Amino acid sequence: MPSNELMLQVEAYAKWKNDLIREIKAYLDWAEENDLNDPENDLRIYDIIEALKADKITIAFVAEVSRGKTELINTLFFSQYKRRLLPSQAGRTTMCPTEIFFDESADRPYIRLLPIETRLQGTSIAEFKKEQIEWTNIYLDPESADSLAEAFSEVTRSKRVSVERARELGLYDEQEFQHLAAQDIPTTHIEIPKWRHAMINFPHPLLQQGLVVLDTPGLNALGTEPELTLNMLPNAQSVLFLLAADTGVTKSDMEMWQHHLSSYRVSHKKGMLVVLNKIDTLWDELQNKEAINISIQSQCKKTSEELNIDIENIFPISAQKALLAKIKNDDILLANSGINKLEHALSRDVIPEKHHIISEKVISEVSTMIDTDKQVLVDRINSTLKQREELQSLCGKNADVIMHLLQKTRDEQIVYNKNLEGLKKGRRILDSYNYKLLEHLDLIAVDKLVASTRKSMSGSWTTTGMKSGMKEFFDNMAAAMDGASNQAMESHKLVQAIYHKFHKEHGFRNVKPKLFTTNRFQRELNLLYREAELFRKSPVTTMTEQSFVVKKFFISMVSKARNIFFNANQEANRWAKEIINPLKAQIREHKLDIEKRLLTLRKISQSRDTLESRIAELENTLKDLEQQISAINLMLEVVKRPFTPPVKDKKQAADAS
Ligand SMILES: Nc1nc2c(ncn2[C@@H]2O[C@H](COP(=O)(O)OP(=O)(O)O)[C@@H](O)[C@H]2O)c(=O)[nH]1
Ligand SMILES: [Mg+2]
Repeated sequence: MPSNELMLQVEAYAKWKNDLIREIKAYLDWAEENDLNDPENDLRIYDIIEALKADKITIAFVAEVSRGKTELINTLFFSQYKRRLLPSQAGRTTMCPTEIFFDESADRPYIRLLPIETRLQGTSIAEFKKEQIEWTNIYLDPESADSLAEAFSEVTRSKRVSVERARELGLYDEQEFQHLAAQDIPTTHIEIPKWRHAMINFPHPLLQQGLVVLDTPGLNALGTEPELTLNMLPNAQSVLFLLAADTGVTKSDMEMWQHHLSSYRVSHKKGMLVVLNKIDTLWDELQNKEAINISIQSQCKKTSEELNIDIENIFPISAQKALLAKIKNDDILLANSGINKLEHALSRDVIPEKHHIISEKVISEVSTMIDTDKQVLVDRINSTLKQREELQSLCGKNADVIMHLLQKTRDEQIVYNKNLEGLKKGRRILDSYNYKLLEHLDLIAVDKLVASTRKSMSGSWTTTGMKSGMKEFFDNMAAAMDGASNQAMESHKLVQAIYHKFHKEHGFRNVKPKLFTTNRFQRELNLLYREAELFRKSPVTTMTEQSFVVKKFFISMVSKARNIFFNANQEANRWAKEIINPLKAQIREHKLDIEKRLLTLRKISQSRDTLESRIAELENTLKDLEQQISAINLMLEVVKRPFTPPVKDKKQAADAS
């Protein structure tokens, strides 16, 4: 088993994530034990735990055919099989996008294949994944490398179909056959991929820790399957773009870089690595090492100029020699293959990026919940201290003083109850505001918009018509987001006023209520629009039959735009439900607090003996509360604990530098 750097990182990350899940569960139990839980929060935490468990790290390999993607995947992940596990050879290239991952819910390893004919249906691959009916299932025997290789070769299968059928499937590229037509050679049949998508469930340690490898077949597949560019690639934590040293940057490499990867580069600051593969083709027996290095460097420099990126982001390697070196345990060949540097860069980029996302989303949400509980405890301590002070001041005082305090507390209760009535009114208004907010983010309305745009776009046959249709769609989406954003501001002002009133009149903690903004969703929609424009302009798209492109484009675009909307809707919903929770918690505490104080004062007014014992009780309560605070502080510390990458051993450090 190779214990390379990426492996150590992925393992450490999985451990960190499991610890986090355990701690979140512990918090849930603790909150219940200490009477601090709330059903709304509990549900949310169950969701978070499920999402964390299902969370994956995806590394995608993108390039024109035959640049060595599959060979590199074999080298990076499957070298322990001491052979080329995934088929990678001239003339047998991967024909369909292939996801390699570990499926915890399955009882056996499998390869699932989606027939190419499903392109005719209006269903996205993501939707197909939810059901098994359309997929062809082949079980795998991970013990037998031969049978594995045999099963994996399914992804290279193609089939011969008539030109009409290929055209129907949107897989016939007129230009490709133009030269034949020009020579009066009629094309009647062509080869197309047999499968549209493959899912391989494989019990590999890295995959078991949550890594997903996405192998893609080349420019044609990217052009004809928009879901790849629009959905699958943007969700990957890292994309490796491969070029080959023996071909240099070709026209179609450039086309991929500009049309299919440019928005990934905009939206992902890290994670995009360019690999210059097949440097062994520059290893000339007659030249010395230095001369070879110079020629590799000069090709890297040329590539960096052509792609307009830093030369540091280009990794010259030989995937083939690296695989060979790993199989034969040849350290010198391995060092020459350049693979170590690439592995180092991958682990440097992939895991921290993932950790960053989890911190932003999960950790901030959970720690806010824990913090809210902590504040309740602090409030309890303060009110206990106040009560103790109050009772201590009564020691040795006459009955009048006690009666006076009793009356004062009763008055306080009356004012408080009146304010609670007022709060009910405020909350009704807030509910109506939030209702309006959610109306702006209504999914049914979005679906209607989708349907009408689809209709107008498929009716238009000009590029300008398509362009304006698309623009209108996005403008409408942006307008809905704007409406939601304005309404959220109104709600927020009201919430602030409510919080402020309780702060001013009853000494409640000065809480800054959370603000709901649509910024993130608007940003995502803008990026999607950008991607859509790039896709629409790409040569492959303009080549394919218009109505087909419209249809394909919509399936991917719509599911993604709708998804952004759905997320905005969910977040707004959650915000509306939770925004008043911290106040509700304080109200409950305050109400109990007044009641307790009244009860104590009544008892004391009847018998002075209770005073001492009540003070002693308060002392005990204080001790308990302090213990709870230290428990909660510890929980906060563990939940917020950053992921620390494992220290690599000296040898790896030396190899990588
Ligand atoms: N010389 C050389 N050939 C390679 C290297 N990597 C891959 N190849 C060959 O290039 C061809 C295509 O590789 P493959 O992995 O199938 O490419 P893909 O289409 O990008 O997945 C195969 O014949 C590989 O053996 C390399 O580093 N050096
Ligand atoms: Mg391949």
